[in-house]
Amino acid sequence: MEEDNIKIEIINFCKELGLDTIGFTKGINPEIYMKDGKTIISIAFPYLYGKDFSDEIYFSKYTHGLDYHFVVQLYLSKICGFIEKLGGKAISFVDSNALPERYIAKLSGIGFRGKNQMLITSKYGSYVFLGEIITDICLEESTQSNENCGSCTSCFNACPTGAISNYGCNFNTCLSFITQKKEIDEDWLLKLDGRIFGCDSCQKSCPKNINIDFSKIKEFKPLSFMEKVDVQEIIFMNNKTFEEKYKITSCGWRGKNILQRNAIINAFMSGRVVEYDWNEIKSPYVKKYYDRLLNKKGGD
Ligand code: B12
Repeated sequence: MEEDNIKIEIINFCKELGLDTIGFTKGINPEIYMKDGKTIISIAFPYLYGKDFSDEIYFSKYTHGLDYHFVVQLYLSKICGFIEKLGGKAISFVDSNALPERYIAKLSGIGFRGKNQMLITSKYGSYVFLGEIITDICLEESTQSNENCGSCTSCFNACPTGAISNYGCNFNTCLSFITQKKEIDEDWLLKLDGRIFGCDSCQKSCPKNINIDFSKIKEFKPLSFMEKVDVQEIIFMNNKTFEEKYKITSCGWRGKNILQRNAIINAFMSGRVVEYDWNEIKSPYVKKYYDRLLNKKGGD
């Protein structure tokens, strides 16, 4: 089969799966992962189901559905199977790899680099996950987007910690990173402002995210307990609740304690929840944060 036709076949197969933002590049050394790798295919997986951002900030939107590592891999495996049927080799990647995924996506023409460091697509804005396939089939490169943020700096002002500037995003002060960090310094406890996992501030403020389509990927449909958050349940959850509920979303990979710690910070800092039986906290790690917060309150 002609290479042009193979490309069309792959694009059509992706469309059948509901994936319409896909591009091709020869850049970023595909042969590092596949000896005779020729092309990287970059695919955007939209995940936003609605813009009903609640006033209370808990879980960022990317954690509301099933874990994207699992979901994206599911779709990529089907596409790899299709490429193999066409006679090519194919391996897939999502997130946990050494590929600069956003840069590859830009080279593949599926979006542009926003000042908030997000890869922004024209159809779904920045609310997309990125997945890649490396194949030994040589496919024509896509045209890169020449769109940019212009003079807009909405995300600079919207970032609660000022992590985003003309120099990029300082990930050490990015609240998404802080929610996932093993230990949180005193000064940062208040700054989390209720966040339990991830942060959407720089995406929520972005004008490129106003007129966008929502996701139709059924696996990303928000789980009810991620939308209507029960802080008490999280603080006191046992392993079974964690495994059955939170572990299957993208907020589970750092473990149960991190979520419990952040839920306790949320409870304390909001000042709304004081009636819990805190003696029920079993983990020494979580207890340590409870004590720190108690001292902090005492000192206020
Ligand atoms: C580690 C990580 C984080 C860390 C960052 C820590 C750190 N010290 O860098 C933290 C926890 C902060 C984080 C936060 C988020 N992340 Co993250 N993260 C990653 C991960 C795993 C690696 C990124 C990395 O450090 N790569 C190494 C460096 C050298 O590469 P780089 O960041 O791409 O930057 C290089 C170049 O690519 C270029 N570059 C930098 N930024 C950009 C952006 C564009 C568009 C382009 C063209 C080039 C470019 O300059 C750099 C130097 O060469 C990627 C997955 C991956 N494998 O790429 C996801 C990834 C970047 N994250 C993602 C997401 C969704 C998020 C959050 C939105 C989650 C949330 N809601 O909280 C936030 C967004 C924060 C922000 N404004 O950037 C998505 C981004 C999707 C998109 N549309 O852009 C990715 C691609 C995961 C995925 N497969 O979908 N993340």
